[in-house]
Amino acid sequence: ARPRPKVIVTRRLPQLVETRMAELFDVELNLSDEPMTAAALADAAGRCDVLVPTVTDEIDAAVFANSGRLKLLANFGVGVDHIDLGAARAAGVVVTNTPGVLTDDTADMVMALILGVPRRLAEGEKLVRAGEWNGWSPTGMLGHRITGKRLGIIGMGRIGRAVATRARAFGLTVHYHNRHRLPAEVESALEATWWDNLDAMLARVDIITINCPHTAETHHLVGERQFALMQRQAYIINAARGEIVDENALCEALTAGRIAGAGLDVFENEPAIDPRLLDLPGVVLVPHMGSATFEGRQAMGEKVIANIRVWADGHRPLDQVLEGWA
Ligand code: 8YV
Repeated sequence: ARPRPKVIVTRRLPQLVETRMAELFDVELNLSDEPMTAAALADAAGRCDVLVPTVTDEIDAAVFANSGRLKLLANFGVGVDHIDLGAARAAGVVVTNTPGVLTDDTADMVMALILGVPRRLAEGEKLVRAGEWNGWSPTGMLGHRITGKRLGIIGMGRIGRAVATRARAFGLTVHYHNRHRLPAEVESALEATWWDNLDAMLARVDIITINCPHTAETHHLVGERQFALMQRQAYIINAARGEIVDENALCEALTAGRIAGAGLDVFENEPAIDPRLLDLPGVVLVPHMGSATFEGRQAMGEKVIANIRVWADGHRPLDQVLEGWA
């Protein structure tokens, strides 16, 4: 029989996933569940066949420097912007991710923010908890209506489309910007309007949601110039990657009232957050929890296992990430 691959997992995963991994592979867990240091990652890469990283691991060229044994990076998560794909390829390391199984959960989180920001959910909650609610009033806690508003989706992949489906049920009209236009039948099923020009879309929509991957092309895709194009009553939602938005420019736009609010699940320097965001009323902040459901994390773990098994059997893994895929 083939030797069991040596697998190092950088963070604690759901119990059932760890148990299954231990049955199938020669697994080493990071029992502390603290993000590994760069030195620990480099050391791990030199001692295993398969490394299972998460978004909190910076897998850069240094990790591959002495990684002779490493053959597979089976990422726990769909986003791979924390992995230097060029360095992985140069080192002959295959990279896989976990697409599909977190689509619905992430789209639900986007919807929660789309609903929660214009309706001032966090502000209302804070008021009640602070004991400062003095009773109902005809003009108290007014927010803005969702129904009939225009939603602009940046990135119309799996998650963007799942957001579109949900948004239509809430009476939003769907607009999207994507490098490629969707096939006509997909576009018409979603009743989505394609904007080739992002600037033009940004100027016309009421709520913007970012659902593209973070790549060299999408880094700071939304910055000072883009905020200046948006409507004053516009809201921006980001449950993709913080780095797609220039967080400093976002804080300036919010502080100056250039836009009305933001719903953020991700940040440019997680877990650090620009302190200005904490004091702005039209802002809802959650800690990178788009895929954080028991079911989702379990399914992500199962996908990681499936990728490792297919690879270990000598086949091309199901979810191999190709450079320039985004
Ligand atoms: C995870 C994610 O929370 O899949 C992603 O890209 O951002 C989330 O599902 C985390 O990044 C997994 O590593």
